[in-house]
Amino acid sequence: MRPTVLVLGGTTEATALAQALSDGGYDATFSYAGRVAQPKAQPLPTRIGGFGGVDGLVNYLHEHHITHVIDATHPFAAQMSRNAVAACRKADVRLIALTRPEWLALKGDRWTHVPDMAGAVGALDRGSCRVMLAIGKQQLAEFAVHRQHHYLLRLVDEPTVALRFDSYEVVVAQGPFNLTDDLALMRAHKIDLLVSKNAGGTAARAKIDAAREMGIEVVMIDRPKVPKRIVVGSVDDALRWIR
Ligand code: 3Y8
Ligand code: NAP
Repeated sequence: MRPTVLVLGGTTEATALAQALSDGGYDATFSYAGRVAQPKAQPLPTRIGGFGGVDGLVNYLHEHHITHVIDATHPFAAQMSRNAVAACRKADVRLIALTRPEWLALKGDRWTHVPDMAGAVGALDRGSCRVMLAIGKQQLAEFAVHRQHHYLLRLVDEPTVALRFDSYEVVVAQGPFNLTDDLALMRAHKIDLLVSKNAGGTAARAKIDAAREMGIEVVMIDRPKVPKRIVVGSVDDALRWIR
């Protein structure tokens, strides 16, 4: 039976997978959560928005006769990954995750590992710094308790709600990012502390390499736990799995 594929997207790897599925003539649909105003257009039919929890996803899988789900979401999209494991088990649909290895500290890196966003907020309990927050908009508010810092906020869209920081500047940019631009940005803003998720992959790595070159500390947020599932690290492995 011809496979019918659902891709849970929102990362650089998901975009590469969509192109390969389209080139291969697969019957596949691409799914975004609808987090940003203009997500990247994909070469596959695309749906935008939540499914409505596990049961919503089970219904979607049945209604669209999905035979294979590829969870190519970001390592920090833990809720989506948990729901995909539960829904695919309930609907007896095959599931794999396409993800990328986490970044490892290299010589010269000054990383302070924290387990989660609350840990990152705790790590900012120190004298005033010029902090770059490259963690998106969803959890920014938690950092406003530390009013002593100046913040450089990199967001995909202009903030729609007032930000409760005393001293901050917003840069609106959609990755992938490169070292030259991130070095220039961080030097221009005299950044002396960076907060980052351990996203892995290439598209968000530039700020980490820039921090090493500048010799500044990085508060590195470790990945959330996600349930056990088959994981592949490349688009080719994902296509082999479908075949
Ligand atoms: C909506 C839609 C591509 C895909 C680009 C990747 C790389 C660039 C770097 C920094 C870090 C951050 C953030 C980031 C990166 C890629 C990839 C990645 C980080 C888009 C996209 C969607 C999202 C969601 C968005 C979050 C936010 C996180 C900004 C698309 C552009 C901080 C994570 O404003 C918001 O609500 C933004 C929400 C979730 C984190 C958060 O919690 O706020 N990504 N990002 C997806 C959907 O609707 O389903 O693909 O165009 C995708 C990408 N964002 O190659 O073109 O593969 O990781 N995205 C992080 O990783 O740290 C910015 O500034 O250095
Ligand atoms: P999340 O917290 O794990 O998911 C929360 C809810 O959003 C899910 O339960 C689901 O809603 C919906 N959702 C998430 N991803 C979806 C998708 N691809 N298609 C349809 N619905 C989706 O997710 P998140 O951290 O907000 O990330 C949202 C999207 O942004 C993901 O696609 C992810 O790949 C991308 N992204 C996230 C980050 C990050 O730092 N978190 C970074 C880069 C890209 P229902 O329960 O209603 O189904």
